[in-house]
Amino acid sequence: MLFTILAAPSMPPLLPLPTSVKWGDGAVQFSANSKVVTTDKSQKAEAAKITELLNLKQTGPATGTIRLVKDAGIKDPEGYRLSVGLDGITIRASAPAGYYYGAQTLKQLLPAAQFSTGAKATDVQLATVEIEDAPRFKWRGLMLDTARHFMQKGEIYRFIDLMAMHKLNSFHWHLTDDQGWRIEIKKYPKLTEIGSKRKETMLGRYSDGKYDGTPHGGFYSQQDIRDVVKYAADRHINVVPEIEMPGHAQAAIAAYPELGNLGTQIEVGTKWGVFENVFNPEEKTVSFLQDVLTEVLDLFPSKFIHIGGDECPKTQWKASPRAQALIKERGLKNEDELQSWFIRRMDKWLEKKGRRLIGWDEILEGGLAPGAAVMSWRGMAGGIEAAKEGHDVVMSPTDFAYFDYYQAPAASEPLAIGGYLPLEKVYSFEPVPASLTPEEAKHILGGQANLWTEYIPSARKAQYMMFPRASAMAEVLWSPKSERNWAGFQVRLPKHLDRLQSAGVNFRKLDAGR
Ligand code: TNX
Repeated sequence: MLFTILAAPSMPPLLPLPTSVKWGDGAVQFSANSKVVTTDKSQKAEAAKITELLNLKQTGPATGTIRLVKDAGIKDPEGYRLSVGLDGITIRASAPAGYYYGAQTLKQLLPAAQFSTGAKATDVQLATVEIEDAPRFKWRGLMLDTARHFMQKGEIYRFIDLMAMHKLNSFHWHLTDDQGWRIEIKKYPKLTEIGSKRKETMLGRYSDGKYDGTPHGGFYSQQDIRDVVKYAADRHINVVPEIEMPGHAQAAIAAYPELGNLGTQIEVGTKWGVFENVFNPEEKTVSFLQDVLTEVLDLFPSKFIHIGGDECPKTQWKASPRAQALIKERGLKNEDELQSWFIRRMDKWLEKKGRRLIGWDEILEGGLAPGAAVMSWRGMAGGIEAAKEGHDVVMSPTDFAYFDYYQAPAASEPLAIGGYLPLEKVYSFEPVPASLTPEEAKHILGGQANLWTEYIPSARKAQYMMFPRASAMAEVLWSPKSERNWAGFQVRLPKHLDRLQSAGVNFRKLDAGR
């Protein structure tokens, strides 16, 4: 057995680990001038993407083939079988995503240099191997906060590429917050004219009380959004937009003060934290947000639409005679019920449009709308409660999934928001709590890592915070629980980091001795 392993030409580590990998003892030639061969029309688009993904030469007569074969026996549309055999290379799947993931795995069998931009395929010897694979979870997410700091469209594309490489399939795009509104809404141009710009930004730690005196701004035009959605869809990634309500709304209120509770002009947020400037609960405000969502639905085909719902202080609603009158008029008990009234309105509306609402776990407070799904961030408890009530859940607890937290002791790291989340802890994340029955556990759609960007002003730093922790998260969400093993992951990781290195990713280097 050991002899076989040593004799094979190269057995590069795969990440995330597939369901089953059986190395053979033969070797086959992978030709730089391979042709991706299809057997049916539905594979054409995938074949072109795979040709590009693998940097295949397309000149002169082909000197090798990669066959795509439809196999209805592969039940999971994301599943595939990759065979590198003496008879050539074959990817079997029942749907386009499967072929694509098979090709991503095949790319990991090639030299790390293939991950650099502009790489050209080279002829290499591959060990024969039979790989069977399918994801453990349907929702394998990464959230990027582009509200606190704007990121260029090209930088978003790079994140999407890296997600695809890790077989992550859900890009949660945080587009609005107190410090910036980043999505063009045609009906309300001031949202971006005013709401996308702040006059300056907090500098250093919160307690320093310093500001940089430099304006910060940026937003995505509707064309940008369509481009990103298309770019992601081509890589089998769904983009879930998040439009925050009723809290984290200061930028919107700065643009349209009538949406607030004070009626006075306020400015787009310049510091971090939880602000009291939240949307007022007027019918007009609900209509405004539904108008916004109408444009959002037009841009994002995602079934799930994220409406935030987190951290909504009730101070202004308590103090506002108008909000109090509305509570009475609507037969509600208190401000928590007002928040839940707000969310239910959005839920019903989204349902009518054929979509589903997802929100942070605070949406459970005051009663949750029936079809709504919960993203559990304040630990797992909210997710457990929601799953027991029959709601779908995405687990994203701070303890395991907050990549804005330090990944090593703070003294040796660039400034971060706080917390401590080393790689090993991410790897130990188990999205399905033991306290759920198998029936309840079916409501756990998957998990997600979140990158909030208060202390992350650049894509470079975002990459540093993201990797390799996102590599660990990818394995948690894709690989069978039974195959997951920290020691094994550590053995595979350095070679995987070579791929990230080639791709020009600014990942955090492993600690010496690892
Ligand atoms: C809490 S997670 C927030 C964000 C912050 C984050 C910082 C969540 C739903 N709300 O607004 O950026 O903490 O870690």
